[in-house]
Amino acid sequence: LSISARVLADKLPAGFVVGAATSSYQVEGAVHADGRGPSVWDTWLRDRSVTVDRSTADDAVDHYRRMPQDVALMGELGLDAYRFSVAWPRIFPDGGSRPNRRGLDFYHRLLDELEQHGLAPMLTAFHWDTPQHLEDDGGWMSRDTALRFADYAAVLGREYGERVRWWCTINEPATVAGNGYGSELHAPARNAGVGALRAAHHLLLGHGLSVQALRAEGVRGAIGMSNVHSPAEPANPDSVLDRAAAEVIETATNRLFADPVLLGTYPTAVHAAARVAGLKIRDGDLETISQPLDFYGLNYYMPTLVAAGSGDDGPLPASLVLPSGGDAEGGRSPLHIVEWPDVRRTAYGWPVVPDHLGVMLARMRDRYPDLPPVYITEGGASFDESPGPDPETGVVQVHDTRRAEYLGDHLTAALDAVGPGGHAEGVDLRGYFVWTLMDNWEWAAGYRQTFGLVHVDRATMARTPKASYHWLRKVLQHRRRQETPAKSTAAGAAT
Ligand code: PNW
Repeated sequence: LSISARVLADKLPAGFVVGAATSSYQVEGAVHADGRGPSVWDTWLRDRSVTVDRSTADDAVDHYRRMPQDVALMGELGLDAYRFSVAWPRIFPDGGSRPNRRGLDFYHRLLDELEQHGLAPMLTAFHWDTPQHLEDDGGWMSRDTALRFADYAAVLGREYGERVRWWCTINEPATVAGNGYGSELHAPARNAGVGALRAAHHLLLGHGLSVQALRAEGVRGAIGMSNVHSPAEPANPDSVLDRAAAEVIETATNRLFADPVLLGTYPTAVHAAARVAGLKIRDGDLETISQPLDFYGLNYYMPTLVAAGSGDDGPLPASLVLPSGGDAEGGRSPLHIVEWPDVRRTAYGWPVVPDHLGVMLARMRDRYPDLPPVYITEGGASFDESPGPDPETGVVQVHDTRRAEYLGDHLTAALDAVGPGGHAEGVDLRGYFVWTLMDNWEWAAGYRQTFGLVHVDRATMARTPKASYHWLRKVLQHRRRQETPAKSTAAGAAT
């Protein structure tokens, strides 16, 4: 490993939160249990050909039933926190206005378990599983969904307001708008092209309204949201056109979603695109969207390298909803994504570039003068891997050294960047959540892309901690010893 557990433990500032993240639809399964209604994903997956392995998430990894065991695994690992999402269709299964008690109770049981294991909860209200009944009324293309989302958030606030340490309203509006409404990569596969900007605006509005709703409920915890940021870089920094192309991507992905939240403005190009999309941005909307936040959640996986001209590297990522990309005349785009040279890749083919996490943090600090405290609410990697016996012990394990390295390198890059003399000094970075606790259902990639610290055998649903889990456990153990010197002497004497 490029960094030892001890060295990394030394780097972790006091109070820095290390956690793991999941989302309801990717882990829970039990899609009919306790009165849950269908989400847009359940509907879309009835046509099984949409996922690469033709899977559905009907069982996912059976977290709904195995939740106590999964929480115990996190306790064993020594994590500080757990980021999970509430399945909206468990709380509002149909068009009715009364929440489903049995759905609400599941998350109370989860919060009980977390409390028992000393894990602080971060609750995400929406991680992509829109109730089907809302989609039938227009889904996120409709402004009304933002209001319904705020009503739902108010119910969560009333119910769990005393118990949740951090509230994350929405996870990655960019992905929902781009993949779900701008293309057919994700449910509900509306493929509205630039029309997806309507969904983007309503998601952001839903965020702002839900912040107001949570505050009105007087919830105790900190309130924020999570945006995915993939910093765009020009393939050739000396080329004016490549630099312009990178700007376009930076604007269409990161700024489109961060500017309204953190500055209360859209990038100027968005206003023209809104007219094309038939979106009316009402007076006061941007004020609502830019409610002051207690923290900002960043999901960082990789940077994006961009070049002008139509390349042979395949289509643009569908998350580009501005008229820049799309299918220009002749089906060719005036810019394209280029492979990041000379780096390792994950099983998805994503480039592993830890330093760009620091670059991104510096960019955030420079663009957003009022940037609140930051948590990396997701970071991680999928690799092709399978369990095998350890050559020395014979114990069956997944030797995911690459994942431990990915996490160690990214944590190091982030902490060095925000530390004294670092290039992102001044960013108040408070924590990092590993995506993800255990192998799970990775959306359109089905069960083929595994990001977990814990391996899940889908035939038996058995959980086996991977080498990365044991490595992270060691990091957290070292940290604990440093924080409690008296205890460490006692432990040292005992062993
Ligand atoms: C996230 N990018 O999506 C999601 O929040 C998770 O549900 C998902 O399982 C995880 O990443 C892994 O795919 C992403 O543009 C969306 O870099 C966009 C990007 C990365 C991840």
